[in-house]
Amino acid sequence: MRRFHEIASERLKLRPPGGMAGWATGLSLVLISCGSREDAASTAPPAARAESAAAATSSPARPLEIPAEMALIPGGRFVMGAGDGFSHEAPPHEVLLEPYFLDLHEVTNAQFAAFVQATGYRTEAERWGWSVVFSPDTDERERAAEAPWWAKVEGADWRHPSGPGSTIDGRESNPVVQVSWHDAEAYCRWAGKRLPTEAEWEFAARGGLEGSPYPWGDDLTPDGRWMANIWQGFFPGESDPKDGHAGLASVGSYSPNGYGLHDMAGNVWEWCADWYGPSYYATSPPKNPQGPPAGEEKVLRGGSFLCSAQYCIGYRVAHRNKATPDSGLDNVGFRCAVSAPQP
Ligand SMILES: [Ca+2]
Ligand SMILES: [Cu+2]
Repeated sequence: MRRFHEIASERLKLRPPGGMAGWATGLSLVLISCGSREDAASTAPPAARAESAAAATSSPARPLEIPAEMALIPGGRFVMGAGDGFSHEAPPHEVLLEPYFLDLHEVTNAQFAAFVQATGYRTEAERWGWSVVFSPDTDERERAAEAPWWAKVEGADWRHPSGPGSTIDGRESNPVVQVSWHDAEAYCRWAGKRLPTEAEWEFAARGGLEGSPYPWGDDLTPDGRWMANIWQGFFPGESDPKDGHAGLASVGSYSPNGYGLHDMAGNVWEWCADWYGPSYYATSPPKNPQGPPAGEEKVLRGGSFLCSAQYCIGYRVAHRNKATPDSGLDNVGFRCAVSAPQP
């Protein structure tokens, strides 16, 4: 059963020198069983059908067709992880990836609505009747003991990200939130896609740069410019939205990285396919790693609008986070990948 309880103590051990708390999305939600879902491939959107048809019939002579609103990520070798960050980002290690496609932006409310319209899918938050909402107030709602800015809110779901009375009307281009890993996986499957692996996500976030901490380079704010939708001010009490957004931003509000990808830092955390393993990098296979064979939490990447320099610095390209696959929060979303056809 989905349960709301304290932040997992293991998260609090993930502090880099200097005392920055390795907060996650905040909560550990106990895994629930997730019923099987119908394969909705027949109702896949035209773009996905065209893409899979192209993939099925491609030949070496044919130029690679890039699916709509996706980028071709060339693959190759890169150094994954970081030696100067959180302990689970080490050791930095070389990884080799095959080419793949990745969505240019986080999946939006409009895109998720099309999936729900076509399939009648109900998210885990809708089935359980509640989800987790960022709420720095001090009202009576149930809160995470060690991260009291997270509240359990009845009636919070993807259409009501902050609970009853909140809406996504007029926010069709915002990233969908309050979607669990299972929900994200179901969407990607319907679209003829899949979630990216953690390695694919990090390779893509790096945008072709080597050793830079951010998708755009080495400086957080080059020439004083904010490059991502993150938190400014002292977290969580003070929001000082110098980047122009106090909450979620429409996808693509900030400049893309070297691969044309938007919001690989900030806006929403993004689900990856892999189970999370804190020491996985020590034993990760060098070619196309898929994560540990089993686990309790799935990987989240990229940080969200709640990530700040003085708190979690979650928008670093090497930063790792995780949550149980039934978790839903108002700062967690996803984007999808597709393997590129083999030449
Ligand atoms: Ca993001
Ligand atoms: Cu953060």
